[in-house]
Amino acid sequence: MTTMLITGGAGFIGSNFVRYVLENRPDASIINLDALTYSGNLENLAGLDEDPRFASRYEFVKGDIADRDLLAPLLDRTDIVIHMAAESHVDRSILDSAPFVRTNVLGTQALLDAARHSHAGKGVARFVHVSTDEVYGSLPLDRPDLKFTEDTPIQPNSPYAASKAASDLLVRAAFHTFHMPVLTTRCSNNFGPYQFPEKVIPLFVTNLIEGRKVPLYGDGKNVRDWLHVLDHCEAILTVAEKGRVGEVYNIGGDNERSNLDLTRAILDIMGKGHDMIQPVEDRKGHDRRYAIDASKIERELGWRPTRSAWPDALEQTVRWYMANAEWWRHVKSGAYREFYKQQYSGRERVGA
Ligand code: NAD
Ligand code: TDX
Repeated sequence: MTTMLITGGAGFIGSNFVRYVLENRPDASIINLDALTYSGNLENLAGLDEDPRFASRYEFVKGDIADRDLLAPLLDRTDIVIHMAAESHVDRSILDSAPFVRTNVLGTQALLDAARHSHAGKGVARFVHVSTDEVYGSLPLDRPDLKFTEDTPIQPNSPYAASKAASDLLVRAAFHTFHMPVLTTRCSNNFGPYQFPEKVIPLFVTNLIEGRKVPLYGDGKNVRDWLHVLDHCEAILTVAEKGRVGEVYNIGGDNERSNLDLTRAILDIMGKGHDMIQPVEDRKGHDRRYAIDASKIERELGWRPTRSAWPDALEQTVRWYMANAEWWRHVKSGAYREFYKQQYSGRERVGA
């Protein structure tokens, strides 16, 4: 049995990843370490504790990745770290960047240290750091030939991206200085079930169901490269199992869309008029375009996206939010904060 420590496993990508691993790797057991910040939601994982296929292989620990006392015993039981915990929303980082530095930078450093000192100094077998294409900065709209490769210089523009870039550099340093078996992934924008409705797709879909307009930033021409979250999960697991230590792997969908095209596609799927678009002031420092060259992971590890084809995959996701109103209504109303208290009151640590 291989034990994976997944940080941030109650968030959007983390919860999809926990399910993906439990379903596809019967020889893996999981410790899910999550602080349950505003974006951590145990309703994303409802049912796992009781599922007889998973119960003996899944454990939830509520805790902070910056808590070194908590980390030490957990890392001694860990073979592979999949590090996803982060403050993840660009707009929040513009309002207050302090939590981003605390979790993304100091938290990553604490986790690296604990992973290195674990197993009586032998350390963990693998440490996968889940990062983002935003560390590369922004591409111009008039140069469609340009994409981010793993050799593109790091030029982050938002406090979020800067904090992720700092964490990437700490991971890089751990490899060069301490020969830690680290691997870094940099992925483009994800879509799929359980995404916190502050991010553009779930925000727009849920606003429209509620009869509200959708706030499109600036001229709507900014471009993002969209990948289904399960394609991302599969890529992370592929890197964990087959990647070369010390390397960075870009992950992307080869699926560039302007925000205006994305918004119109959502409106069309939902049968809403384009007059539901509300142009609003642009995001400060708004990156113009992201586009990933994912040829390295395909060439070296044989991974390619298979679930991200547009517009079917978008439609499936939109329909998931339409069919799961209870989930996002709990999030928007704040009721999801009660779920943990009811399920686990008095027990900080849950599971095997
Ligand atoms: P999310 O905000 O949905 O989830 C983050 C999770 O981390 C939450 O469950 C939260 O409670 C937890 N967390 C936050 N601070 C913590 C701390 N100090 N200790 C322990 N847990 C903590 O984010 P997401 O969209 O699922 O992103 C996950 C990772 O993937 C992040 O590292 C992000 O940078 C990266 N990423 C996201 C995308 C995307 O499109 N969403 C794309 C590329 C990379
Ligand atoms: O209300 C909105 N209106 C709007 O026009 C919101 C929330 C966003 N937007 C635009 C801004 C971006 O160009 O939509 C695009 C996508 O915005 P977000 O969903 O906030 O994602 P983004 O800023 O691109 O970052 C996401 O992808 C990379 C994740 O949040 C990051 O965690 C990940 O690293």
